[in-house]
Amino acid sequence: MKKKISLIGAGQIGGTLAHLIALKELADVVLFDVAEGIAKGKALDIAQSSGVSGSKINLIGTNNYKDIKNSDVIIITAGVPRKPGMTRDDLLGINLKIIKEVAEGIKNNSPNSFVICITNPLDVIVMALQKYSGLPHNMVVGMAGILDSSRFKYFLSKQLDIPVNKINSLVLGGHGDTMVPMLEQTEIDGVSLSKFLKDGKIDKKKLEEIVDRTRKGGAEIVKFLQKGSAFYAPAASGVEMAESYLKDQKKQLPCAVYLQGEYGVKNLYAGVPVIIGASGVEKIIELKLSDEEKKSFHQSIKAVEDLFSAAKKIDTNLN
Ligand code: A3D
Repeated sequence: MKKKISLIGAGQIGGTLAHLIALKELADVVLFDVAEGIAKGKALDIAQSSGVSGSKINLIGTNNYKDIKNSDVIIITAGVPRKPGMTRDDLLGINLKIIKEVAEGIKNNSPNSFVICITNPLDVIVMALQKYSGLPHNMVVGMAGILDSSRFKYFLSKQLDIPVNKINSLVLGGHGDTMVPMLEQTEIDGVSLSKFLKDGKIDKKKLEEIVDRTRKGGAEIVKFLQKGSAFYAPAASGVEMAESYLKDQKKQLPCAVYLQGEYGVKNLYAGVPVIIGASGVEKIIELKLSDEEKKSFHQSIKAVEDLFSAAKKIDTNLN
């Protein structure tokens, strides 16, 4: 039977998600947006490309939550993106209000879906979404780690002149300026990054610059675009999560999930490697971190905790 993906938010990421899903023929698509015309216009535009692509999926645009009924997957990008000079955290107040409305819409119309949140500030918004909707923790996840890891791998690949698919690495922690590229877990063509450092194939200063550029990867794009933030790579990352769920691929992916003691973190969403399959988040993988990685990871967790405290002040229902 054909699957169904609903996209809440038909802006830059929402539209790109719809296009990628159509090209992959992953599922039928419902594009939902409060701005009904944008949802309808993008759905129609992508549908009209099927004569060229041959894609057989159906797309509709809507502003009616009833249309998301029985979705297998829901991907949320509803909200406001950053403007130059803003941090992701500056979006908290406005996006918290939007996510409350979205959570109601999902709870009342499609409570059995696998829900992927992309709206920023990611870790706190996905935590609020789970609380507002009451959906099980294993079915509510945040997309950030795949994107951040992809940026890190791309920068390394350019620096070392090695194809990006030969680089294995991941970025964990909160999706903010304190995110943690895991240097000790990084392998290039089967060789550890530490060995690359030892052999002088990359120097420490260059590596630090790459880590810094990864952390500021989103801001670099915001500055170029002036209006809005990155959307191609975020959409590609969201699709990878949806596909792993729909096809029960059981891929190991860095995602923001609810931690209950893993990595020494309790009752908080943050980015760690997980297995995503037909049951949603099927397993949290606990990597052995070096002391340095542990320290950075916990600094990043502290930033997420602080922001969640700020969210609780905005809406006491989150307590
Ligand atoms: P944009 O192109 O502005 O699209 C957002 C859409 O949300 C617009 O079409 C709005 O009309 C719609 N919207 C607003 N309020 C509602 C509502 N209540 N219900 C339904 N739709 C609504 O933004 P974008 O697509 O570029 O980005 C979307 C979000 O993703 C922003 O919060 C970004 O900060 C975030 N983002 C996250 C990442 C991560 O890696 C986590 C990366 C890039 C962007």
